[in-house]
Formats: sequence, structure tokens, C-alpha cells
Amino acid sequence: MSTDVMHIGPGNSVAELKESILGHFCFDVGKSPEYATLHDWYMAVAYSVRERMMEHWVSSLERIRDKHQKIVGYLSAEFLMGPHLGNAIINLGIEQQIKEAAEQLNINLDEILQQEEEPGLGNGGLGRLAACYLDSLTTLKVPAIGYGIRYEFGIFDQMIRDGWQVEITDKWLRNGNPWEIVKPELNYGVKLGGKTQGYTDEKGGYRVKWIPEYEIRGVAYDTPVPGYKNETINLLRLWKSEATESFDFQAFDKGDYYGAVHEKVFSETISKVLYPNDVSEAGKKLRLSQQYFFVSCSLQDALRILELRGLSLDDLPDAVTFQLNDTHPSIAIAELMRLLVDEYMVDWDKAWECTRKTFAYTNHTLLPEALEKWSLPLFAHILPRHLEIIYEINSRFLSDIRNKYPGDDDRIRRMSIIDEQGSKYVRMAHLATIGSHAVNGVSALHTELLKQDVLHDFYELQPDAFFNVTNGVTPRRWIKLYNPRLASLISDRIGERWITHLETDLINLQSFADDLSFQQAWRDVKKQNKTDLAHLLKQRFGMNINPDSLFDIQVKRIHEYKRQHLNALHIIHLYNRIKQKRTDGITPRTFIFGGKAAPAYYLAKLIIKLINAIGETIDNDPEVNQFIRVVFFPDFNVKNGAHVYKAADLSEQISTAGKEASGTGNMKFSMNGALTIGTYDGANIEIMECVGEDNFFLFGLDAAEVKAIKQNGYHPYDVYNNNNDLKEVIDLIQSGAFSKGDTNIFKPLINSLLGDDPYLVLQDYQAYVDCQQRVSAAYNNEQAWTKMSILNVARMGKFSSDRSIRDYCENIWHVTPG
Ligand code: 26V
Repeated sequence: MSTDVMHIGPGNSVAELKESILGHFCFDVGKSPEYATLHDWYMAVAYSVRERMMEHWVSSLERIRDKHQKIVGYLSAEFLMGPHLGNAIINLGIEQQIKEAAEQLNINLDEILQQEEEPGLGNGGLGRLAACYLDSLTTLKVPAIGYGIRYEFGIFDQMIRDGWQVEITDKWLRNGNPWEIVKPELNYGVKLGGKTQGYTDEKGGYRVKWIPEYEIRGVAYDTPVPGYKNETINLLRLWKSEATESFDFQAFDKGDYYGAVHEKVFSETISKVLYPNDVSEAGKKLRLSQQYFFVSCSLQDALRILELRGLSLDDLPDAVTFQLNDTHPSIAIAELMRLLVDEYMVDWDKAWECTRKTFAYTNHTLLPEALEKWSLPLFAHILPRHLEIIYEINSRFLSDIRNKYPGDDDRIRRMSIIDEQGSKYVRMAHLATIGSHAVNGVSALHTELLKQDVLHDFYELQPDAFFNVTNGVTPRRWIKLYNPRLASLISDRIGERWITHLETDLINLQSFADDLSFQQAWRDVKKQNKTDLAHLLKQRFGMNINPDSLFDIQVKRIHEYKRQHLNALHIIHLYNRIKQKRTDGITPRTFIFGGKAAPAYYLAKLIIKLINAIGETIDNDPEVNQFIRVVFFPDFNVKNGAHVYKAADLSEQISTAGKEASGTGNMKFSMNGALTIGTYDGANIEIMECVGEDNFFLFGLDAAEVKAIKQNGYHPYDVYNNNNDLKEVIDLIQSGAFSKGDTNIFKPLINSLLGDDPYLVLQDYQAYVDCQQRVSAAYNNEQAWTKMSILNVARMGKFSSDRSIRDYCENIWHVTPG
């Protein structure tokens, strides 16, 4: 069957591609080429490329129906896929032909690619990780479905006005989305609210049914995920919420047309907007509804597929494994129990065994404020039956704990799913841990801290359930697609296999680290990438930066724990030295920042303002800007990341030790030839172990030292008073030097640094400044720097997401890659 389908597939020759693009132009865009906009051409090219995935899609669906293959269901509230077209062209292996076809059609492929609006269905690292993992799952031929939400509005677009962040709604669907295929027939009802009712079944057993207040419907939107040159497609299946037909009937019955329309609007609200990582309480109800909505649709879909494969509920744990991407989908544990116990009448113990075998949980943060918990009244209001089930899970679990640790009431309190200190909450990380057969952290350090700290009691109970899977990123998008010059230079020397065998092959670059002509070629690539970025910033924002200066880059979400303000303090230190004419040892640098702040996170927004204020002050001061420049690249996202990572000399990974679970930007920079200045945190540690201490700029406290300082009392005011240089830096901000004399504006930031700052910024200040001095000196030795850069890339093989996925397959999913 599948081979028959292959025969009808479209060809990939230049002529065939050209014809196909013109065909789509005519039949799908519906215009004559003479009136075409660039976006029209983008649509035509996108349809042509998508068409080339469809034949493999159909044969890949066959694999999903193969009952002997275990399927991975990757449950994630976020998928930050980035633009599809460029990636699909690379993975289908048709970049040369498409380029030529475009040339012959007199259209510029780069301009076409720029047309694509990025689907920003994620906040940052967690959502992007899900996207890298789908790429690797497919490249490794593991049958997988990414399940999530088709948000109508993704992460907001960021503009900078007068140095402040302004949020703009992300209307990513406004021009249509050629990559998704709606499957109206794949739709499921999702209940919300209401109450529960006990009853006796025909065998005299006590049963419970859920009488919901309302029901909405989830409709599947499928996006093909192509593997790298392997004719394999996996599925990203996102759910859009709609009203059920019954509302229409209600309106008909009661004559309440407007009431029915109102209900319809409410139903559609569920998948309307992605929530930013916000500290605020707003939107809690909707967010919990979103989580349940996509989880419920996904589980119903998985059970439908199970039936399609001719399997029974007993087969579930061997047929599918659900990975919980953080706690956001962890309500799935209670939902599967509800389906099994209430709807399929499976007995509790059997249902629980099946559930635990089916789920695994990845934790992505240790920050207490980021650990999800839902207030009990809210939970009861939206998911009354699930709350009962959670109580039952909890009561059985705690009775086991009581048996094991008699009299240890404190342990019971600590491990309970319900937090009962003060107002009551449902702790989702506890539910996820108890309901999964495997729990993993995302870097070696993070997993250790999980075991020692946040999930310590659970680790003690079941040490064998804990695993580490260090994150990785896909070299297809992050090197081959976004750094084509470097990719061809590497391939020239070591062949092309590194693209799918990063761990074994990239290391072969090492032997060229001392080769002077190779070093020169390496520098040329970096210089061209920097020049490209300089042009782009000039063209889009009128910024002036010098490609001959050291590009020192920090791009990531803006958060105090990531410490963009520590970076800013170092810049002010240099500023101060330049103003005092102590310019000895200052290497010309361009500091580039990018990242979004959660809209309600005031201090993060103030940090953006400070960076822009410093940038503007320096722009207007020729004495300073002959040495340094500071720019803030607005609206940092995957698409803009394409120009940034490849242009970096230095990557800033300076989080407070113990706070950054892994980081993945650190990997993207290093595999594109940047050296890292970083703390002993997250995956930085493993990166340093791989590239070698001599090729990494390590500074600052480690996680144990951070903990010790906090225990003994942190006194930043003493640090400030005892360090004259630091004092001058802080006083400069305070004096209004960067705010046209305004001495109030940055007060909240200064107060946080000098107050009870949990991120110990001032404590690490001197170590950071000293380390930056070593960076400057190292950069001045061109050959030594280039060698370090080559060695960084050569030794980054471990950080391919292919390796991460193999780890999941082997240790957690027990799946063999195809
Ligand atoms: C959530 C929140 C919510 C409320 C306030 C502050 C806050 C701060 C952070 C978060 C993020 C939680 C989960 C997350 O995105 N973790 C990231 O996951 C990446 C992929 O594993 C990892 O590389 C990052 O280090 C980690 O921060």
C-alpha cells in the first residue's frame, strides 16, 4: 500500500518544483502572477513543499496503525515550532532545487522565507524543547504525536517604545496557515464544571458519574513534522475549542439565540490565547480549563487510536507512552483514571497500575513560584470529579506512606498532593510524580537538585523512578538551517553525516583546530554572520554596530534569575572606566540583548528599560561608543534567533547557580562557535565538561555556595560598601546618568539588588567582571580564540536532541528507534 502511494508522489526536480509552485499559485492562491505579493508566493511555495510531505504522511499514518509499535504521545501546553518552510525544505533535502526553481521564477527565496509568520505557541525554552524533540523523534523514526493547543494568539509580539516593552497581540493566523490540515471529523466533547453523583451499577457496585455544567468540543488541527531526509512524518495535533452543536439546539428550543451565541463565544475562548509565564493570578480559571481541554481531547484520541489498532485497554501501556512536558498536562493522570474507572468500569487498582505505566513526567523548574498549584475551590469548580479522584489517589498513597514511615506526620504533610498549610492547593508536581513510572530532570545538576530538594521524599520512596535526561537541540534547524556557512564549512571537512550523527561525527573537527587555513575560514564565516546581523539591525532599527567588535550576546526570557542586570552592571563598569579614561585592556564590544518579559513582571520590564537607557546614553557619547555599544533586539523569537546565535562570539549564561534547570540557548550558541561565559548551573556544567575548562569562561558561586550564603544571611549592602568599583556602578544608575537625571526610575531595581535579592547579583559581581576581563584578553589572541571556538563546536555532539530522545527511548519509554 505505502509503496503504491509513493508512485503518485510529486517529483523533486527543479522543473517539477517550478511547475508545482505555479500550479498552486493558480489553483490555491487564485491570482495571476503579475498581481502577486511576496506573501502570495510564500503560500504557493509552502503548498508545494507541503505536498511533498503528504505522501510520506500517509505511509507514516500506516505506521501509527501498526499495533506492534509503541507510540509516544508528547503532551505539552507549548510547541514553539518556529517557521516551517525553511525547516521543511532542509529536512526534505530539496534546498538546491527550490533555490533554482525560485530563481527561474524570478522570486527571491530569502524574501519568501521571511514572509512566514512564526507560530509562537510557547513562552521559551520549554516550548522550543518540545519542537526540537518532535524533529528528533521523527528523524529517529519513532512514531510520535505531539499533542497541544492551537492557540489563536501565541506569545505576544514585543515592541520597544521609549525603552519600555510594549506587548502587541500575535495574530499569527491572520494570513492563513498553509501547514495545518483541519480534521473536522476528529473532534471530542470535553466536559467542564457541574457536580458529581453517586449511583449503584447493575452489579450492585458504587459508581460515580459527572454531571457537567457545560460541554465544549475540541477539533484536531494537524501539522506534519518531517524527519531529516528519511521519508518519515510525525504529527503535531493541536486542539481548537468550539461550541458543541447542542448549543444551537438549545437556542432553537428556548428561543434564546443570543444566549446560545454567548455560550459559543465562551467555548471558543478556551483555546484563544497562550498565557505568558506570569506571576499574576489573572486567568487562572481559563488556564486550568485549557490544560484539561487539551489533555481530555488527547486521551480520547489515543483511546480511539488504540481501538483502531485492534487493541484493548489492557494493552494501553505497551501501545502508548505519554510524556508530560512539565506539570501543565498532569491532569491527564486523573483524567485517565476517570475514563478507566467511571466510563470503562475498570477496577481502581488495575486502572492505577495502567495509568502509572503509561505516564512519565519531566520537571523543568525548581523555582517555587513556578511550581504549579491550583486553589482547591477553583479546582472543585472546574473539575469536581477529578478532585474526588485526586483525593482517592492521595488517600491511598498517603496510607502507603503511613505504613512505611509510621508516625512521620511531617512527611505525610510534605508529600500530600494537597497542600494544607493555610489555603488549600492541589500540588500538580506531586500528582505528576505519584502518577508516573518515571520522573526526570533536564540536566545532571537539575536532576540532582530535584532528588535532594524539591522531590526528595519521593526520591527516597522510589529512587529507581528518577532519571536524568539532559536537554538537547536539533542540529538541523540550529546549525544547518540557521548557519549555512558554518554547516558547509564543517561538511567540507568531515562530510555530512554530522547532521544526524552529531555525537559521533562532530568530534572529527578537532583535528582541524590548529590548521591555520581552516581557522581563517572559520573566522571568515563568523565575520560574515556578524556583518549580516549588523546589516539587519541597521536596516530594521537604524542601529549602528561594528562587526569587528566582540559580539557579546544574551538572548532569553527576561527574568531576575537569568540576571540580565548582572550583564548590565558589567557594561556600566566599562562605561565608568572609559569615562575615567582607564581604557587599558578594554576590547571593543557590542552587547546584544533580546528577550520578552512577562507582561505583569514589573522588575523584568524595568531591566529592559535599563538596558535600553544604557544603550541610548552610550549612542550619544562618542567617547564611549568608540569602545562599546549596547543594543536590544526587539521581539526575540525563533525567527529572529536565526540571525543571532550564528553571529555570537560570546554567549552569556549567567543565571544564579541552581536556578536554570538546563538552558538550551547555551547549546545553540556553543554549537555555532560562541564561547560561553557562565555560572556553574544547569547544562552549562555539562557543556564545560565536554568542551573543556580551558575553552569555557566559568565564574561565580556554585549551587552549594548559593545555598550556604542564603542560610548564613546574605548582606548585599556590605558587598556594595566593600567594593568601590561596584559602588560607583550602582551610584551611577542611582544618579540618573542613564535616565536624563531621573533618580527615581531605577530605584526598584537598586532596592532589589541591595535588599533581600534571592539571585545574589552583587555577590557574583566581582567574579563576573574579572572573568569578563579574561574574556577580553583571550579575544585579543585571534588564533587562540579561534581554536577554542572550533573545539567548542567539535565537542558539542552530546547536546543534539537526537541524543536526548535516544535517552528517553532507552530509559523511560522503552521504545526502539526505527
Ligand atoms: C515559569 C514561571 C511561572 C511563574 C513565574 C515565574 C516563572 C519562571 C519560570 C517558569 C518556567 C517554568 C518551566 C520552564 O519553562 N522551564 C525551562 O525549561 C527549559 C527546557 O527544559 C529549560 O532549558 C530551562 O532552563 C527552564 O527554565
